[in-house]
Amino acid sequence: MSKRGSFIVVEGLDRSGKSTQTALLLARFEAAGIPAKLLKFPARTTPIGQMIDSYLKSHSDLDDRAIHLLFSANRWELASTIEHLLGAGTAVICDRYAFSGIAFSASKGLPYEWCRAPDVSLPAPDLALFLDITPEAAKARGGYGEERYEKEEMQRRVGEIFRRIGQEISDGGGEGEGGKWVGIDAGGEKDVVAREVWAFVEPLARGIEGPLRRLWP
Ligand code: FDM
Ligand code: MG
Repeated sequence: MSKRGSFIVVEGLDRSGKSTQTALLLARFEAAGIPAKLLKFPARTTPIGQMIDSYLKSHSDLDDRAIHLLFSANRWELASTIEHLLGAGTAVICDRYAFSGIAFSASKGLPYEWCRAPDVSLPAPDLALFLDITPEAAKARGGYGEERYEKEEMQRRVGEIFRRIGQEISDGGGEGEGGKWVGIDAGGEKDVVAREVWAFVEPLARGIEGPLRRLWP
């Protein structure tokens, strides 16, 4: 039986190094001759993504629940693409996914369970890597940008919710429907972080025998 591609998600606060690490991870796959595709959420170029982009740049305002549902809908737009890639044996690397959806919206005060609901039965990653960095260290990396949410206080609350998500996944045995969750110290040099990321990804890199799972436990 041929293997399906592995589904790897990289999460973290703003400035935690997700863009750098997902690009380095893609390069690792390519160097190993393993087909892989890098996706990023929000995917800002689709019609829904354009609404999200406008909201994040404060060119438009939306109710907290409305923007939450758009972020989820943006993942659903690409869910079948992800499934097809994995089914064809291509690894999928995602820069942010449903975990960001919960962490950012719940940090605004929306109920955690409500935030989780629209992502139920999306493809679940086989591995979620959380690039862990303190809001202070993130700020020291050149500070946050101009977009909504790029504020120290919000990032602190988001970090707490990411840890709660990780805890719940680990409590569920670490291999539940949410996939395996691994926290990585992202405060160090990028090559050091990249080596640690690859140490966790490598065992899955050449594909997976089992079926694709669904969010959530
Ligand atoms: N974000 C991202 C959310 O609030 N919900 C989501 O579902 C996703 C995927 O969008 F502040 C937030 C996180 C971040 C902002 O993300 C834009 P990037 O990675 O900085 O482009
Ligand atoms: Mg950002």
